[in-house]
This record gives sequence, structure tokens and C-alpha cells, in this order.
Amino acid sequence: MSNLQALIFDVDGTLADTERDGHRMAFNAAFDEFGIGWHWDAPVYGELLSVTGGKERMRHYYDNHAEAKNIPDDFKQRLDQLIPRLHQAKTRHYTGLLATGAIPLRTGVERLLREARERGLRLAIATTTTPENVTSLLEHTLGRESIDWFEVIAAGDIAPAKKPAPDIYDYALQTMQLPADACLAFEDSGNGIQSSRGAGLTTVVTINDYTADHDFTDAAIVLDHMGEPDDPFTVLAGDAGGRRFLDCDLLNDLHQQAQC
Ligand code: XBP
Ligand code: MG
Repeated sequence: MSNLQALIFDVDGTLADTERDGHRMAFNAAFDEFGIGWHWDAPVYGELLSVTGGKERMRHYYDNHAEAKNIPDDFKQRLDQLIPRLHQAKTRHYTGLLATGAIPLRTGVERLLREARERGLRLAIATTTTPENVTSLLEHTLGRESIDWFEVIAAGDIAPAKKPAPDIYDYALQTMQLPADACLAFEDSGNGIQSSRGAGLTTVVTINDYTADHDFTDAAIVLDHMGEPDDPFTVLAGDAGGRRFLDCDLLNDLHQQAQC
């Protein structure tokens, strides 16, 4: 029997498909609100996702994309002060979008969370996005009480360095006073698995449209989603032992295999 004690979840792309139709739309709404003239289409946003953190992403866009510099001079002169304000506006737009119920949890997520709780597994979150975005997503998908399901919501600027650095997962482990080998991480991206593996965590990956071609060599298993009894997952790498959806028995098997 494995000594699996806790599950640590990434948020964006893992708990919900939040990027293309959520965060991206919120960034564009903030750009329009400020009249900066930027607009991120889906392909450009997919490139920009290589940089984690919304503030860092906007800075990267200005520094690396020629069209980003077609902005009024006074915006350029005060960009460092402007980016945090743009990000606050973006977060307001994003949480407003979440409140409409427009972004559901991904397949199998609610079922697995509820089963894990019934089985006494401890739950945590380790994400690059802001705490506000996490609590808003939980409130508008599972209900406000679900925020308390997670012992720690390690999010955003709380860690010195964002993913792919391991800091946010290290912070979650330290807060829970657990060793990495007593836990499993759940991720969706190359930056995410670099972070979780950097913290020594066995990692389950569910890909999405933006991350299907990322390198998940180091994953315990790679799935298209967590599956449901009537909507089985596809195993893209690794061995699910013939199972059709991610449940606690499969998690225990994956955890035990990783300890060998
Ligand atoms: C994904 C990110 C975040 C979001 C945008 O986080 O990198 O930056 O794209 O959210 P994760 P913010 O996959 O670690 O959950 O604008 O709040 O950063
Ligand atoms: Mg993610």
C-alpha cells in the first residue's frame, strides 16, 4: 500500500481550461479599458504562455514583440507602473468572467476531488495565478465552501520565483509539513511539470490544446483528461493498468510505482 497523503493541484489548464477563453479575454478587456491598443489573439497568447505570471507575460510581450511598442509614448515611459494596474484590471475582468459560470472544471476534476476527500487525502494548490483567481474559480464551480477543501492555496507572488522554478511547490510542501514522496502533483504544461518535478513530486499530467506538444518525459502518466466512467480518458504516455478514469486507486498505484 502506498503512503500517499496529499494531492497538489495546478490550476490553469489542470483544474479548468482557463487560458484561451478566460485569461486571454480578460487581458484583452484590460488592454481595451486602458486604451493601450494591445490585443492577444489565440496563437500569440499560446506563445506568450511560455512566460508564467500575467505581469511577467505583459513585460515579455512589450520587450519581445515589435507590435507591442506601437503604444503612446506616455504609456512607454510609465510601463513599469502601468503593468501592475493593467494586471489588477485584468484580474477584475477574469473574476467577472468566472462569475458568469463561463469556465467549468475539466472532466473528472470534481469527481476526483470529492473521492480524495472521502479517502482522507489532504489537498493543496500550487499555481502561478493569483489567489483571488483561484478562490473565484472554486467558488463559481464547486461553491464557496470548497475553498476550505485545500489546506494551502500556494499562488502567484507568494513564492520568490514562478514556475518552472520549484518554489511554489516547495512552499506548499513546507506549509503542509510533508515530504515530496508522500504527495502527487497534477499539471498541464511543460513549465508546470518542470516546477513539480523540481520539487521532487511524482506528477500526473492532463494536457490541453496549448500544451499537447510539450515535453512530459518525466510524468508518471500523461492523459487527455482525468476521465469519467462514461467518458474514459486516453492514455498518451504511461500505464493506467487498464483503468478508464483517474481515481484514488490508480493514484495509489502510480504513487507506489514511482517509489520503486
Ligand atoms: C498559469 C499562469 C498564469 C495565468 C494567468 O498558471 O501562468 O500566469 O496564465 O494568471 P498555472 P495571472 O498553470 O500555474 O495555474 O494573470 O494571474 O498570472
Ligand atoms: Mg497550468
